[in-house]
Amino acid sequence: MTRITFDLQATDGSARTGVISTARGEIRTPAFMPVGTAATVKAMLPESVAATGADILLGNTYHLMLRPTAERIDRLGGLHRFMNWHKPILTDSGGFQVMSLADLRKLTERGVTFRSHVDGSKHELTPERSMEIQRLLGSDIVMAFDECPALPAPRERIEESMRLSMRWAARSREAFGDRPGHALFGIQQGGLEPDLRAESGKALTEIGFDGYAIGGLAVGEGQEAMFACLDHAPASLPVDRPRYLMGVGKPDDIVGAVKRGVDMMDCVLPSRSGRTGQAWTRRGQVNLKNARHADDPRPLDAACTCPTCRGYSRAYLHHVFRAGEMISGMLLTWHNLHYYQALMAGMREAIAEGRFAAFESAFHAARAEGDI
Ligand code: PRF
Ligand code: ZN
Repeated sequence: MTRITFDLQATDGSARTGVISTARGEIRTPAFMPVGTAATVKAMLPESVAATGADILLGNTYHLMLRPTAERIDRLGGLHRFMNWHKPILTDSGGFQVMSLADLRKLTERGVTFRSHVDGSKHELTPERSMEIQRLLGSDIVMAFDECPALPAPRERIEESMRLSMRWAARSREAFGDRPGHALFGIQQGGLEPDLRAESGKALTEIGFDGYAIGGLAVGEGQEAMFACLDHAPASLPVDRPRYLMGVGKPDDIVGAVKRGVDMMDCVLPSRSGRTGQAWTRRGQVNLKNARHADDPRPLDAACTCPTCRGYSRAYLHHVFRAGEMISGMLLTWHNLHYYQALMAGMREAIAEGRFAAFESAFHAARAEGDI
């Protein structure tokens, strides 16, 4: 089986566009990965997710190890077959989700023990166990096992945590071994401290990974601080490998991250907010709950080519949301994922044509106009 490769095709300032090739298909970058935490992108059939333009999904070690368990998914032929998604899947390694979701967490050099948020059962995750779970799932892009404090945090806490994550990164690399056709990404930590980010980037580069994530951001620091960090954090990562900013973000976060050299991102926002009546359009956020939509025959965005905007009025979207109908979450999630993918496609094209700055100005101008 072939190695996963990254072909960097064009750059425009710090922004980059390229293609990651895997055994399960190509990932066009900058790429947005919809989140399929529990082996489903909520409210969407996998073929619908693909129709929005997604090349890759994100899955979660933490959720799947608890339910239905990695061993069961393995017996059923792996995560791709289990959920009927046959393009690439990247899985997060679990540490970050344990720290934000699990009960009674205990962190040691070895790993983390915790109780399940589902049924209270006791579990342990270590770098070795995380690599095993991601192998059982059949993940195409495996993430190293890491840990990160919420910000703000004292520098000593960030420093200790980053160094622990780097020791875990070396153990992840060792436990992952050599698996042709599967990639292992390291995760940079170090909070907002330039020297700690550089130390982390250097440690990861010395271990050697197929790609490099920027972790520990979008954890409470705000957009300005995140962008300031992204102005320096990628500099210590190899230029010829994909860079993945974890858990980001809103459309303007994404544009700012791509501008600073990020190639991949994931976020629950388009899918989660779709289920709460929120839509994202080129003119900003729209709340379909609002009574102003009740008699509005116009689509969410007349310029959008998604099935929601081609077939349904704002009045209908308002009605089905208010009535608690399941189609509400389906239609808004589809539109939101379509909008996110169209945004990525627009950036890829702009970078390839050397007009990212103009793209960025137009993006902000449309949002400044506000909703119709
Ligand atoms: N590490 C891991 N997953 C993550 C993060 C991280 O730092 C973040 C931070 N935004 C989101 N998801 N493993
Ligand atoms: Zn639409």
